[in-house]
Amino acid sequence: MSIGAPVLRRSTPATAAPLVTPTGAGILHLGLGSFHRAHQAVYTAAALAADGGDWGIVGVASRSRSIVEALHAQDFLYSVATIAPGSTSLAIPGVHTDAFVGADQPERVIAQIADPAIRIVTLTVTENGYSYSPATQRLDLDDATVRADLHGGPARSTVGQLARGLQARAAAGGTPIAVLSCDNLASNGAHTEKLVREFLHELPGSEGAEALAFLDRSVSFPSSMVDRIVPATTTELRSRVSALLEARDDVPVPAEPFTMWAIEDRFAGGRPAWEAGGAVFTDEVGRYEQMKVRLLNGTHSLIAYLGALRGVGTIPDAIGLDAIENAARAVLRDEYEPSIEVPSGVDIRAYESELFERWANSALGHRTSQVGTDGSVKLRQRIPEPALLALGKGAMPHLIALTVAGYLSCLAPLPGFDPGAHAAAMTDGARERLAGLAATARDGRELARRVIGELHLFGDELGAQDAFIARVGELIDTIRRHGVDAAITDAVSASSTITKELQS
Ligand code: CS2
Repeated sequence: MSIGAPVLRRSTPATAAPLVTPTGAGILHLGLGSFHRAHQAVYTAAALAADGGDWGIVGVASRSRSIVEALHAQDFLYSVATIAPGSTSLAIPGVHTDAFVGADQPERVIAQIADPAIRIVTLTVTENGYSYSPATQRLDLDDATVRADLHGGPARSTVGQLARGLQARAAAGGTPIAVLSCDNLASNGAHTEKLVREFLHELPGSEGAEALAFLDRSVSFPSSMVDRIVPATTTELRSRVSALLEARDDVPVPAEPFTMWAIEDRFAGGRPAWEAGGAVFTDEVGRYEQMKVRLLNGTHSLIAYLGALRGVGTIPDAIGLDAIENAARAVLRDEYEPSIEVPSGVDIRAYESELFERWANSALGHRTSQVGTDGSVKLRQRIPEPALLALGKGAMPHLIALTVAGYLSCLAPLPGFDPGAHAAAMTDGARERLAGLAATARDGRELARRVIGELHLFGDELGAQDAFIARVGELIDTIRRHGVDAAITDAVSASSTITKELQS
């Protein structure tokens, strides 16, 4: 599509379906990235189409000006391109009524949370956005932004914004509201509430008291499990979508056909009819979260790190390699599945075989470097509990140990080991610190001891598991000396031996 083509607007003739028109905004969303736009926005469009109402969304991008400028230029419209092997279909949610950059207008975030017209604040700020310490799971009081937020001035951390916004809302009359986390964190609602309360308790004197009483009375923090694979947008997708629309869409989002949302039905200020888009309201969100965060996300991390170490750029190419597929099947069957309680009505065999189909969707081109990014916070959610459960039963979780060994080999390579370009493209807040530890480590065992045992990157409890730490170290050394395939063979065969022993 040429640069001169008209920009996507509400008047664009070729929009895929009649657009919904919210009558007002009842939702403030923090984190205007691709995932939110391909997930919650699509469910909200279905809810508005079925039920109408003032559940439009004001989107807050934490820093990105380009997405906000593009949405303003496009009447807040963009396309979601559902990409299946051999077909692409477009939908335009059309549910956003405004968008702004939180870092540029921090006071506006607080004012919007306080506005009684807003009845739900939703969050997709990634595992990284909750300012908690991975070791303790508590609010990270060493974090400079959190410290500044506690001292006053417009809050800039998500937890600070929520706490300050709810404080302002309490002072302005305390209309009920729900805060809904849509990030891949275990018990994400309870976790968010705990961090907000910790922030309010840290305020000097009784400054947080009114807000804490408001939380007790009129604020709910439902948990939710979100699922849809959403790769990064590419220039190629922009041109393809623009050609299909005959209008320029600068911010389309690619997504897989599969989508799932399980939500706890506790909305203090009401909610849209998200079930119209297929959302499941259930008391078993905890089970859905565990199933998803371990089976999908945990295995995804394994595929990403092993794939990157094999020099492979995408998840479908990685899962297409027999060795990696074997490792993925083994971690699912032997280490993640025994750690979960399957939600009622879910056929776990069908769920798992669908996972393999989803990972193999080559048309999506999901990058190993994207899934491998931010492992320090993602793995904290994905691996410690299942690893501890296995260790508690006397079984070594070899494939979880391999996941960690793969992560450390990618992010903190020992001197002389080159993990390749895909590993180099992974970003991680802990990269520098880990690289420093690796630079002077004699071998994998020492690196694993420093990261897991001393830094407690995966929490205090796993930090005390010497046998696990030693196994991670051994596998790092195998990757370095004999390559990633040798480490996979070692871990998979050790795992099947244990499984047989446990069964006999
Ligand atoms: C992935 C997730 O990047 C990652 O770590 O595991 O983003 C995954 O694609 C989504 O959670 C799928 O719902």
